[in-house]
Amino acid sequence: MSRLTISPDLRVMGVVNTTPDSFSDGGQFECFESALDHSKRLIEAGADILDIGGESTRPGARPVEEAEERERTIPLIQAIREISNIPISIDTNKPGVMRAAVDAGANLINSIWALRLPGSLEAAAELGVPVCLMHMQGTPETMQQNPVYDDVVAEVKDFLASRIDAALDAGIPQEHIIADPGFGFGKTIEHNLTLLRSLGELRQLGVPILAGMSRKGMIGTILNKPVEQRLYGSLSVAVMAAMLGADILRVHDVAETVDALAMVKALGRVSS
Ligand code: 9MG
Repeated sequence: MSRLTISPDLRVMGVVNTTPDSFSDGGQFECFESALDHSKRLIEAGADILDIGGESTRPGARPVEEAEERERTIPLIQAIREISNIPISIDTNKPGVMRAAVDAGANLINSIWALRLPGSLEAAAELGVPVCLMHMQGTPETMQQNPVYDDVVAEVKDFLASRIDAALDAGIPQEHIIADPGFGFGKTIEHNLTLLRSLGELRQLGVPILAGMSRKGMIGTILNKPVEQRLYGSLSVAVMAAMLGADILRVHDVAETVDALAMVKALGRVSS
């Protein structure tokens, strides 16, 4: 009997950051061009979904005004829509950005706040698109200062269950909900590893599970490598997450992850 849980519908979500620090030196136009080129490359590399974000979520990151976030993300969504039907996720927590993004062609709202910020749950319900609800302890500014849990798996699971209930109560149908344990968002390395080991338990929530560990600090700390040398570590955890029950992997290195996951999918097709 197999102890693996490989989703028959495993997908790769490619990360497209439009924050200026994601691209060298450029101003707004250079950022747009770089982000569009990057999006085209991810599509060619086999991404199933693009996740477009205009506000950094790194620990300690500075919040961005709505106008700036819109300026970074909306023209890019419009430009991608002119060349591709790929599902587009908007990584935002602002109702105004959600509305403009869906209007421009986005199909999914990725909320690191699990739609807890004012007006966001109502906006997402009204827009009628799927949502990703992520767990985070604290805020992006402070979350890595001293994360504490009695039982990280139980607490993350309870939180996600309560946000799924809130989404259902707001009128978002269950088939439009994705849950995410939020690797690196208010968690130590031990918390992240415990959650990874227990990913299968989160499937009891009854919705698809998204996992995002690509290039994150936990890999950097374990391997003692800077962000640009975390490819192999990122591929390893993507494969582990896929074998432990994740349905969607949010990654930077799409081509490499698509190949790695093709091997996992092949294993999933083998009957025991
Ligand atoms: C925006 N963002 C950065 N990391 C993420 C993660 O792990 N999950 C989701 N849903 N979004 C993330």
